[in-house]
Parts: sequence; structure tokens; C-alpha cells
Amino acid sequence: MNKIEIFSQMERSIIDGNKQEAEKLAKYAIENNMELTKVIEKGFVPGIQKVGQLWEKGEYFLPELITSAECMKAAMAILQPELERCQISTKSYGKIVIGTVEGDIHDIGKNLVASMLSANGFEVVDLGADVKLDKFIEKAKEINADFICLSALLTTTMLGQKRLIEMLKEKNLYGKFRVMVGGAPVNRKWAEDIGADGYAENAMAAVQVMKNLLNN
Ligand code: B12
Repeated sequence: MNKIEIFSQMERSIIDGNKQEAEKLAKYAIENNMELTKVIEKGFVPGIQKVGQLWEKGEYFLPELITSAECMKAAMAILQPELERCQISTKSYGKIVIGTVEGDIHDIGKNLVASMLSANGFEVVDLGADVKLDKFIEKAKEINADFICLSALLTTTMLGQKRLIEMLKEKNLYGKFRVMVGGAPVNRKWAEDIGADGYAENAMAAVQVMKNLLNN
């Protein structure tokens, strides 16, 4: 089987909600020393994106969405520890507090960003999903973080990113922690409009943008 075929089977396993198959393919990737960032980006992520499109078209409903998300999480649960174990960098680039903002339970993308940052030498404190905005600030102060990373997948919860920056301004903490924003509905313009320090459209880009911000 060539890589393209394996990627397409991975994509299919998520679309079909076939957890056993997704787990089998994730293990296959590890056993065969495939490049795991590519496996995630080109195999599994396109699957969950396709599921989103099917839901938008009204062909998939919430139960299918949930089943596919569970498959995605099952595959990621196998890949993430391995990704972090094969840490690409041993140098510490900085401390990160990351989470999905309150009201939002989507955490697949956030987990991916957290793993990729961790594998690339950032010290990551992951607060999870549906995180109260105060908690991001408290934790960032406690560990003297370099970055607060906010994930939002809903147009409603994106507003939490804006609110957090306002809260930092109110507490005279704006500029103390760099703020990175991301998530499917977020874009560069939004990041600029709300006064975030950075935006990235995916986990690999996040690593690069954050390293660049630290160098400036
Ligand atoms: C899987 C999924 C779910 C799963 C989530 C499971 C989980 N544990 O995460 C379940 C089934 C639970 C779910 C629930 C809901 N969902 Co949903 N879901 C999705 C779906 C299909 C995929 C999201 C995903 O995992 N993508 C794959 C990951 C890898 O991509 P990602 O999250 O975008 O992350 C990448 C980048 O954005 C970026 N990134 C992400 N975070 C960050 C943070 C930083 C700092 C940076 C730099 C980068 C970054 O890097 C990531 C990795 O490359 C999307 C469709 C879509 N187009 O996104 C809908 C979607 C987000 N859901 C949607 C909706 C409406 C809901 C519900 C309200 C449905 C309902 N009626 O109950 C609930 C929300 C409940 C809540 N309060 O949060 C809508 C949102 C619409 C909107 N405009 O707001 C979408 C867009 C579907 C649609 N097309 O309508 N959902």
C-alpha cells in the first residue's frame, strides 16, 4: 500500500465512523515509521473536515458527527503520545497556556496544536475545553507564561478571544503574555482586529508563528 492509499483509508475511517479501523491505521503508521505530522494532516484531519462538510450539507446529523469525532480522538490518542515522545526539539522555547474558550467543547484541533507545540520544545499547560476566561489569565500569571493560546470553533465563542484580550487590558496585563488565536472560524483579520499577537491556521503553522514572535 502506498502513502496516498493509506491516507485515503485514514480519511475514510473517520468519515465512516469506524473506530477500530482508525485505531488500526494509527498503529500501522507508528509501526511503519510514517511521518506522524503528515499522517495527521493528510490522513485523519481531511476525514473530520469532510464530516463537517457533510453536516453542513445536511447529509450527516449530530450522531454521525459525534461518532466521527470519537474516531478522530481514538486515532489521536494513539498518535499524540508517540508524537510527543519523538520530541523534535529538546530546547525550551517558552511556556504556553492553551485551551478552548468557555462555551466551546471542541478540542480536537486544540489538542493537535498542544501536541505539536510540545513536540517542538514548548512547555505546554493544557487547560482543556470550555475553559473560563479568568482561568487562562490566572494560570498564565502562575507559571509566568510566554503565550496564551485560545482555540474557538464556534462563531459565538470566538467572542471569548476578544473578551480575553479586553480583560488583559483591564488588568494592565496586555503585552505581558502574547496571545495566539485559532480555530476554524478564526482568521488573520479577526486576530488583528481584536489585538491578538498571532494567528495560525493549523498546528504546524502555529509552531512557526510562535517561534517567529519570540524572535521579534
Ligand atoms: C468534530 C466536531 C464536533 C464534535 C467535537 C468533538 C471534540 N471533542 O472536539 C462534536 C460532535 C462534539 C461537536 C459539537 C458541536 N458542534 Co461541531 N464540529 C465538529 C467539526 C466537524 C470538526 C471540528 C474538528 O475537530 N476539526 C478538525 C481539527 C483538526 O481542526 P480545527 O479544530 O479547525 O483545528 C485546527 C485549526 O483550526 C487550528 N487551531 C485550532 N485551535 C487553535 C488554537 C490556536 C491558538 C491556533 C494558533 C490554532 C488553532 O489548528 C488546528 C489543527 O490544525 C466542525 C466542522 C469544521 N468545519 O470545523 C464542526 C463545527 C465546528 N461544529 C459546529 C456546531 C454548530 C456544533 C454544535 C453547536 C452542534 C449542536 N447543535 O450541538 C456543538 C457545539 C457544542 C459546544 N458548545 O461546543 C459548527 C460551528 C458553526 C458556527 N458557525 O459556529 C461547525 C463548523 C459545523 C458546521 N459546519 O456547521 N462538533
